[in-house]
Amino acid sequence: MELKSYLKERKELIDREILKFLPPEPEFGKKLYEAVRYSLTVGGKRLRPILCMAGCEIVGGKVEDAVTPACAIEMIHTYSLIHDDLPAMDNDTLRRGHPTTWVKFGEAVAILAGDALLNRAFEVLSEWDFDCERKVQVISEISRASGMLGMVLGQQCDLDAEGRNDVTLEELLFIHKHKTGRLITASVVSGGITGGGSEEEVEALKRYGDHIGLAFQIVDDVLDVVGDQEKLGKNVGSDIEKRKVTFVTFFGVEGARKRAEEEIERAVGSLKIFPEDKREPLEAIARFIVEREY
Ligand code: GRG
Repeated sequence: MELKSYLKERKELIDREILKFLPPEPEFGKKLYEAVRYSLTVGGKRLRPILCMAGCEIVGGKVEDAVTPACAIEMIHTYSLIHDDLPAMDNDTLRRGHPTTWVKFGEAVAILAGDALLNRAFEVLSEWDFDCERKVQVISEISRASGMLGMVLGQQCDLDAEGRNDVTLEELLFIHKHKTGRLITASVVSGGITGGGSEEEVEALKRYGDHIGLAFQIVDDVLDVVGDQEKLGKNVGSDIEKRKVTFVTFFGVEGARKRAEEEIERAVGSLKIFPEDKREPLEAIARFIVEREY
């Protein structure tokens, strides 16, 4: 399997499908619609939806079945980026190679666009014409991962840690797990549930997700130090500027990379219960996470 063309083809599928989940443009309040559309179409790797579709396929499900949860997850991810970029949070001006939503549309519209995307994701999931039991399980998985015991909690802890030099490795791991890891894990797990995976299979996908989620955030810390702003499409050096303790603070660039590679090996190890010929996409995505430059 050629990873580059696989990722490109899957990303294009999501780029096409995600806009179909938007409601018709309203007669009034068009700015909200424009801001949502802008945020969903300016780019992004679509890693989480790709994980969701691959999670569905590895347990024997059909990729088409996973398109709805995949797009809903990307909506939630996009909302989190819009809000994270706001002046009250990270105050970032560049995202996915373009002005952040608040820079382009103003702060109030950006807040509303984030709110709209979060709610739309759950509208789309609740209206999904699919097996009811699995659907409820998927909604529960995604809402727990993004809510007050998941990503939102991680974001609070991240804000609390800013400017402090007494952050322990344990606290940093907690932040990473919640802020970034939970939604990544929920992506692959909800794919597995959609595809009808057994308890053992879904548990293996959870372990895989937890390891790649941590590796993803470690690499994010590294790229903030050594990454290329052009390739990344976002401001680099912001962790140092905001005096954030990261994996690079604890282990240096090389040490952090090594730790990320170890997590990837563990992730790949978690897939051993699946037949060899089905593991390739998730193995390749795991390796992409640690090798990525954007
Ligand atoms: C505001 C509730 C709330 C949460 C924000 C996701 C997040 C929590 C903050 C984003 C800040 C950040 C840079 C985190 C590092 C990991 C991360 C989520 C990076 C962005 O994800 P990518 O690289 O982005 O998958 P694309 O643009 O490719 O979709």
